Amino acid sequence: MNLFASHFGTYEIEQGSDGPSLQAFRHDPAPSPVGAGFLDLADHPTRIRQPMARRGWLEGDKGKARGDDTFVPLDIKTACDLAADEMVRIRKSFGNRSIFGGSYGWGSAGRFHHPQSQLKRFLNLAGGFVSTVNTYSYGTAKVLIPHLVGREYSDPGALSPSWDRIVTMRPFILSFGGMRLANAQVEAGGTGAHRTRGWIEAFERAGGEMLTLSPDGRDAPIGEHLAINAGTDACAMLAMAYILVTEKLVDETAVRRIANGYEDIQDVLLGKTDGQRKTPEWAEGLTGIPAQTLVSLAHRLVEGPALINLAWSLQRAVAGEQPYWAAVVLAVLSGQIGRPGCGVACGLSAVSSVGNPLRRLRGPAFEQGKNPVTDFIPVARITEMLERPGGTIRYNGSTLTLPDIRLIWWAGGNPFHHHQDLNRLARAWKRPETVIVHESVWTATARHADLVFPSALPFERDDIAAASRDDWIIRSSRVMDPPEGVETDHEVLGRISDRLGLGDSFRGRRSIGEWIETLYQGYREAFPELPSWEDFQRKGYARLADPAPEEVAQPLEAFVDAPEEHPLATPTGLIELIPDLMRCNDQRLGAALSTPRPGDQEEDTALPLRLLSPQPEVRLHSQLDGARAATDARVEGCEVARLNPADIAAAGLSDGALACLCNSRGIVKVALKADARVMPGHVVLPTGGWYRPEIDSDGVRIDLGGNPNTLTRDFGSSELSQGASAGGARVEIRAISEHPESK
Ligand SMILES: Nc1nc2c(c(=O)[nH]1)N[C@H]1C(S)=C(S)[C@@H](COP(=O)(O)OP(=O)(O)OC[C@H]3O[C@@H](n4cnc5c(=O)[nH]c(N)nc54)[C@H](O)[C@@H]3O)O[C@H]1N2
Ligand SMILES: Nc1nc2c(c(=O)[nH]1)N[C@H]1C(S)=C(S)[C@@H](COP(=O)(O)OP(=O)(O)OC[C@H]3O[C@@H](n4cnc5c(=O)[nH]c(N)nc54)[C@H](O)[C@@H]3O)O[C@H]1N2
Ligand SMILES: [Mo]
Repeated sequence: MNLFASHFGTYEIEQGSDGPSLQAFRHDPAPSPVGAGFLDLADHPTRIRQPMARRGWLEGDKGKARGDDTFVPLDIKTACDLAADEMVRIRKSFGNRSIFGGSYGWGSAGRFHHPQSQLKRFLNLAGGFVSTVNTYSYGTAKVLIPHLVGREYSDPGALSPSWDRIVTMRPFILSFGGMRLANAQVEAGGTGAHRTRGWIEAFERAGGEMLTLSPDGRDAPIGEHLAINAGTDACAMLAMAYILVTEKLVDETAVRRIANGYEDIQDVLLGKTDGQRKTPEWAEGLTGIPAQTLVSLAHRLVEGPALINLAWSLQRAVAGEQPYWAAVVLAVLSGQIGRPGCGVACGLSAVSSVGNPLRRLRGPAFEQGKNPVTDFIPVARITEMLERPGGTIRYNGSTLTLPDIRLIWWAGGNPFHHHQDLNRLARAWKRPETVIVHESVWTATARHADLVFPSALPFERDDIAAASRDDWIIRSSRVMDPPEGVETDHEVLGRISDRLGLGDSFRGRRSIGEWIETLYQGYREAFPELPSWEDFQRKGYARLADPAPEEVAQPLEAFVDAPEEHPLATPTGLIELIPDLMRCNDQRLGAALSTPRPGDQEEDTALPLRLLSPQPEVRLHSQLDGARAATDARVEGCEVARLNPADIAAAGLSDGALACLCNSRGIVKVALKADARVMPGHVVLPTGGWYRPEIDSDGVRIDLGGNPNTLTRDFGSSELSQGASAGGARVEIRAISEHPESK
């Protein structure tokens, strides 16, 4: 079978009379319609068709006009010469520690053509680069969770019970941020079968109950919905914990057996650390949930069986540790942690694989080699890095010195989509001497580069795709050739390597076909049950058999059963309710919710609306923006912001009006859509609109592309994790007539 593999899943390639098309994969129970639009990009006007250089850079402006300049077409030879010469010059003048090659982003699904692997192999051979750690997805949870339970967050089942257990045990699910099925369309590296919808339906059929607490009613896939103000989940959970403690509903012997710090937690809840008792009445004022409801929920939890689910979005915010931390505390105090199918789950349905009981198909990637440079930043600290070379930041108990970056090199990501406070990034981004970007389409990042190399799209090359958290492996076939003059990243980086005398090392003396076969053989070594290369090529896919239920790791169950036999990798071997590192004031549980950290420009609470920027249903971040699903979803070419009809009326506007969302950081043009499911006081603008700032005649800079990151604030989630802070921005609506030029 001829298949195409993407982060949206697998598609069958059909050759019709008017050309090829992508059809649903016959083994996928819930195929995503979005990925089927991939081929729309082949001939799209946004396509980059030849290497380009920014005019000012060629003239030696060192970045001054970066982002506002015109481009000059180059032939591939000249472009590669320029890139290689610049690499040599920067290395000689400033060393490899001045090259930023973190290159974060969701580059394509294939294992061989994975753009970051290609770029990092090249940069490593050339002496190394400053790298990044963690993700925008769950960078805060990833640093926090090991301090609480001594397990790496990325461990399947580090905390979360698996779906089969959940369906069998039927806990009451209290789901903060809900489970958006639109998000489970996606898996990093692809999948052959989307199973999340099936599990949620099975849970409902089995009589399971789910309550979603979220500012957006659309986050509830089944069951009831309870509106909660964004950014206040930890308050609700602490109030529930307060009820358990003050009503003496905590089994203290059981808690002390598995956890350290119970006395300290009582101090937090009773207000001995910050003068604020965490009563349900206190929480009502912040969350918008009636105090009596919080009391009933606390009773419901301790009765059990119960599971607290947390969307990843909750921790993508300033003080983003707080809800994750509070959930662990609440699950311990209510006796739910480690009970089969109960406790805490992180991101059920955030991507397809979460909670699915399956064998993880871990295997080789295109080898990146070793990076001689050890400097790194937490990934979301990029603007700070560019603004304050030589400055320091606190991170996970240590102090990092920010490097002095002269050259940025990016392949397979879009920082001008994914980073917060884009107008500020655009200013800081002018500081390096050179920016090189490999892209298929003219994203804002490509427009903010000096040297742009065109890249073949994923369906213009052969590959194999296998997600490290999933159990399918797919042969992804070239559907069509790239346009004349467009090559794969591997070919382009191979050309640049040749000029540096690194060509043979970069290619490893293998053809692309030989590499793909080598990678597959690596998977077979790890999983001998996979078919031979010949059979795999013929069939087009393979998958691992499901594990038996007893083979699915449930690490906290084993620990809670016998803590002495299965100690956690924490200082005490127990769950640490207050890790030592987090005893300092600005990280205290509860206190961090009300006391801003030094350096935080607090949000202007006078602005009426909290901005939510969830993942787009019709795209993968900014990808596939030119394909039909995203184009059809726009209104008059504008991204759509949903909000409560009362808030539209309060702004003196009507449903469907074009308007601006504004705050001190920026202005974004959108189309308003009335939706009674959105809690008053919130506005939902999904990510992925293409940042397109234009200056109107009053000198006002307006993002016509509707990217919420023009408005979000950029301040590390905490000194512990320095994660991304998309949540927590405030905005107001202004009528478009106040900015006539933005029409
Ligand atoms: N406000 C707000 N901001 C957010 C979030 C949020 O919730 N709210 N979420 C954050 C999260 S969780 C994430 S993961 C990030 C996502 O941010 P990104 O991963 O940076 O976003 P993408 O649009 O997927 O960017 C991938 C880019 O890689 C390019 N690409 C794909 N394949 C290839 C290839 O083979 N070669 C090359 N050279 N390029 C390729 C695509 O064209 C695309 O431009 O956004 C973050 N930003
Ligand atoms: N179709 C599609 N699917 C995707 C992606 C995509 O781009 N497109 N991106 C993928 C990626 S990279 C990731 S990391 C995951 C992200 O997975 P998540 O982070 O879990 O998803 P989000 O859509 O950002 O947020 C989920 C919901 O949280 C709610 N929410 C936001 N803030 C708060 C809050 O403070 N409290 C409460 N209670 N609720 C809140 C919002 O209403 C939102 O609908 O999604 C993945 N899935
Ligand atoms: Mo993500």
